[in-house]
Amino acid sequence: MSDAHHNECMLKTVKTLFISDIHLGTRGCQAAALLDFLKCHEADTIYLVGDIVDGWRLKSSWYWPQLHNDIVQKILRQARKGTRVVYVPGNHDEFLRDYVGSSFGGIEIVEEAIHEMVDGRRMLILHGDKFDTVVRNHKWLAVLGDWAYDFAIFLNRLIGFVRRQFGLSDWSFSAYAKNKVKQAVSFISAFEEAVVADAARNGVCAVMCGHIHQPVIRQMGPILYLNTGDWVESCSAIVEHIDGTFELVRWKAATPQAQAPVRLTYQPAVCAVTALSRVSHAPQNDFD
Ligand SMILES: [Mn+2]
Repeated sequence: MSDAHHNECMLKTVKTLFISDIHLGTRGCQAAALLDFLKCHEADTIYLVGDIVDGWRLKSSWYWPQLHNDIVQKILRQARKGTRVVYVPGNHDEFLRDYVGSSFGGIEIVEEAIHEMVDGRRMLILHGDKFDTVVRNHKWLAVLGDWAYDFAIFLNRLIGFVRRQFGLSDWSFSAYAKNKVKQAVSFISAFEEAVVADAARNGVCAVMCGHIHQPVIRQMGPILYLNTGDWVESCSAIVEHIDGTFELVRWKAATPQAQAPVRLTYQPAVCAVTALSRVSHAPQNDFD
């Protein structure tokens, strides 16, 4: 990333920005690209969908360059100027889960959020780590059914709690997927199915998450599934425009793509709000 790069962007006014998995405090974080993205967008609301600050890494070794400060300052400044900023903590910034219900510098911290889309329908916003146990055991869960699914989500919280008491870090989806490349695709679809099933149970039409660093906007049965991606590899975010369309933006400030981010615009299809116990299988997605 070159400091010399100054992207001359037109400031875009949008309804909502969804950003996750920034991993501030790690060397992998593409802070320059993100700062550039933030400078080019002005939103009524910003949802920070977890793993914004990487508390695990900061615990073991302190890495906090000026650029990471700049991002925090940029977001705080926007909150001061009237942008609503909602922070849904993830597993890497789970220390913030102790502060759910409070707000700092105008940033609201919530466990999960409900966002109202332009047409009045509701979108569930969560990070997604609560499905880790579901994803790891998806083969036998598919056989055992709903109660086992609920139990797996409960178990996930319990394991997370116990590990934290012993100062251990949580299980890492991406590390697991990387070690099991062959299984990664099946793990990604297991994750997406778990998220969509949860959305259906909550009676929402759409669900926004992060966690697995796989940006996508996809209609899955009656539910619109959106994953913001990350700022380690894909440098992606999801934008909700004033007209209600959602756009997946890939933003690489250090490359020529900065001038022409790849766009994928979806108008959420009409969805049934009836709760489904299980959603039909996801289409196989490409693992990039
Ligand atoms: Mn995560």
